[in-house]
Amino acid sequence: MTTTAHITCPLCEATCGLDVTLDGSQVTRVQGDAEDVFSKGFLCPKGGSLGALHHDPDRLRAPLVRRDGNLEQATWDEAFEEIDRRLSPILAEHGRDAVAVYLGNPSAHNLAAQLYGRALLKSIGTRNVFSASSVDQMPKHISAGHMFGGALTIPVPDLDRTMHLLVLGANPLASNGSLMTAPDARGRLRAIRERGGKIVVVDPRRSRTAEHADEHHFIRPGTDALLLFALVHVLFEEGLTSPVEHLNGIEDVERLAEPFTPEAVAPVTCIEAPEIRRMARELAAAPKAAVYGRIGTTTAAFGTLASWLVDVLNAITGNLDREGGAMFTLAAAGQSNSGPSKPRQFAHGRWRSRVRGLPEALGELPTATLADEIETPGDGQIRALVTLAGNPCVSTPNADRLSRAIEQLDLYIALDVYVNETSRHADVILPGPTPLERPHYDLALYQLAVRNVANWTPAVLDTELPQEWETMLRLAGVAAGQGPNGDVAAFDDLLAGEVARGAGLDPAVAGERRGPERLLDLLLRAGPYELTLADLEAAPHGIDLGALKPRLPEALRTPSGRVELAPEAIVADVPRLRAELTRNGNGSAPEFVLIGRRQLRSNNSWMHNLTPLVKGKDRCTAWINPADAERLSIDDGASVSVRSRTGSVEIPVEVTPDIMPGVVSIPHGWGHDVKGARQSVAAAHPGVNSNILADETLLDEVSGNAVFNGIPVEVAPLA
Ligand SMILES: Nc1nc2c(c(=O)[nH]1)N[C@H]1C(S)=C(S)[C@@H](COP(=O)(O)OP(=O)(O)OC[C@H]3O[C@@H](n4cnc5c(=O)[nH]c(N)nc54)[C@H](O)[C@@H]3O)O[C@H]1N2
Ligand SMILES: Nc1nc2c(c(=O)[nH]1)N[C@H]1C(S)=C(S)[C@@H](COP(=O)(O)OP(=O)(O)OC[C@H]3O[C@@H](n4cnc5c(=O)[nH]c(N)nc54)[C@H](O)[C@@H]3O)O[C@H]1N2
Ligand code: SF4
Ligand SMILES: [Mo]
Repeated sequence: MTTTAHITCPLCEATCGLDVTLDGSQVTRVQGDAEDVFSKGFLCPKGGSLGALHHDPDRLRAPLVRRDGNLEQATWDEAFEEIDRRLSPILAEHGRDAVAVYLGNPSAHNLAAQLYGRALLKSIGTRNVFSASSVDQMPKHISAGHMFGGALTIPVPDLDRTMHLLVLGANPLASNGSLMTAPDARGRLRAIRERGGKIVVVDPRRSRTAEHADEHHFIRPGTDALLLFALVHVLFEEGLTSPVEHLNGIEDVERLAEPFTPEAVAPVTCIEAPEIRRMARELAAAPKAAVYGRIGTTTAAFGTLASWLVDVLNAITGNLDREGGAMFTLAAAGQSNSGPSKPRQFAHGRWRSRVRGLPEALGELPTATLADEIETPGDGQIRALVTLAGNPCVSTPNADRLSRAIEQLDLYIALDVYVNETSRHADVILPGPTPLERPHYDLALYQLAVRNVANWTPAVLDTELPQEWETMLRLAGVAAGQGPNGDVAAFDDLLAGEVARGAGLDPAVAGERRGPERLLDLLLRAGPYELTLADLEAAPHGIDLGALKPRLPEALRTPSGRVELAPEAIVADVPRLRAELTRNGNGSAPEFVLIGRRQLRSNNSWMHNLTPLVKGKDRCTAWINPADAERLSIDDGASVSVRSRTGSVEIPVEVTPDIMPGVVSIPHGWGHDVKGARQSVAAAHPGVNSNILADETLLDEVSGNAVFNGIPVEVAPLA
């Protein structure tokens, strides 16, 4: 029998609605849902591969337990008995911090992880919490936390109404948007130009987004904060500011911007001073404008300063919280900046990592120091690891070192759907259901959407596997000393009680619902639209809650109740940036710096086992500018070695004018030819792991975020 289900795609931040056609339990087609209130029929090749993911024979359908060195299939009871047998003594003997947790990117797209992740972390009770956030957007959380009082109070460009969009270090045409939930980003960008607006892209690479923009500027990797400061400088110098209300600290910003003249930053950024002045004037003159920065600006040495300056620009041009500017979403559920939450001084660096003394942020430590904490003996040394939907041996800096460190652990438990580059080291792997086998609601990403929307996806297919929230609570039970068969239902009741109390509700209002359904129902009821899960169930294509509306000062949770434009914790890093003005241009710059690039048919490291996404020519190539290629006698298609402080890779070259001279671009997420992984398709399209080159000692000092853009490397032709 043929049926069609409407679901929200959980693979990236765009939250597209999909129509999944099934013949019994066989997925026969996946299309964009034309009636979806937000995505209106858009989908990308990854969403179209959900069927291939579901039916992938390499995907795990039962737990694996290591016996005599080999990962062998086991029952759930056997797996949990093994975990209890091995985890409990580590906790008893070495304490809670001996167990580390790493949360990967898909946990931000997974309702179970969103709702139950904290319970798991609390039961383990460790300070050694790491996540993909510190190899991604941590700088933005820190700047938002200090400026607006909430780490997720991040302004998003009001794409559908803006008339001028300045994009730095983002390529939404490939990534489908990030910290900006916007299905069909390409269509929304095209519409800006169709209504007479302008798009300016700043990127060391002519990205697809740059190709579709009005203007593109090459920028030397890692120097966005300098450019942004120069734009601020020009706005003050030429009297072009029109600051929004509710600002503290604008005079401080003006003073801080003084040394960053366009003329001073031009030689470092490689953008001419008159161009910088023109960019500033056009930004100020636009009736509605938004500045938007993403991965290229956050995974960089001045990530926090750049993230902060993006919103400083939005604020002093009058575009913060204005229609067509950079606005705050009002989500239907779970948003901590709506409702009765109290103002609180945002703080980070409340504790420091044991070995390198790196700052805590949002209760986590920088992932760039995970290997240090495993390798370095002493009190608090990590002896066991739990990964939840993460592949840090590909995704994080000095990947080879981390791989070796993980091999040394006494115990490694992976919650993962594949045996891949990281989980191959595991002692126990606990798989979760596929996106078609679990309910979904984008709790986190609807808080960053360019429209206010809510959309619920029930599980489409039955599964033999436990839902991941049950697995997480069972694991939490082991960590809490309840043995391998803790009472998951009782734990869930406890959490529902907590959520209900926090919202001033009786958990009984959710009726018979249990698990994520009950928690979400409670959160929706407590939310600003007072929806229920039943309302969402009645709207399979989603509920449109309207265009973004101004939210200041209501969304602020700073103690002052105002936007803090010059927070001390961020301003303290300005001298480090000032030093860049004199350091560069004196011949000390490396010959090449490495950057990344996302590809439409990749999803970080984990979807290369699906034939529809990897077929065609090899995509894991190094981009090099023709001038560099000529100087080094490298032909297009030839292989080169790329070497950094931490390692080297051999990779074929694409010679292209779409990359700046002196810059090499290698996509991350490849390098699948490792022993012990069980991904047959990926192994046949391996590519190289670019994070062998990423140096774990290069960080954004404020946030501890890893640097992936601007890594010094040497490039040489292979004999
Ligand atoms: N050089 C370089 N490195 C980068 C980046 C870069 O731009 N350049 N980008 C960084 C960024 S932004 C990110 S977010 C990180 C990502 O870093 P990670 O989150 O560590 O890596 P992913 O590739 O997303 O791996 C996801 C893992 O989750 C598993 N998985 C998928 N779905 C599920 C599920 O439903 N349940 C469970 N339990 N597991 C699941 C997959 O099998 C895979 O092992 O990489 C970072 N690394
Ligand atoms: N298809 C696909 N979509 C994805 C992902 C994926 O792997 N594949 N990953 C998802 C994840 S986890 C995330 S976080 C988002 C990220 O979403 P985006 O931030 O849009 O990601 P990228 O496409 O990597 O765009 C970053 C751009 O920054 C440029 N860049 C590099 N260094 C610098 C620099 O120093 N300055 C400036 N100005 N630009 C620089 C790069 O050339 C690149 O074009 O994408 C998400 N969506
Ligand atoms: S753009 Fe993102 S949400 Fe939309 S179909 Fe592709 S992967 Fe799924
Ligand atoms: Mo990410």
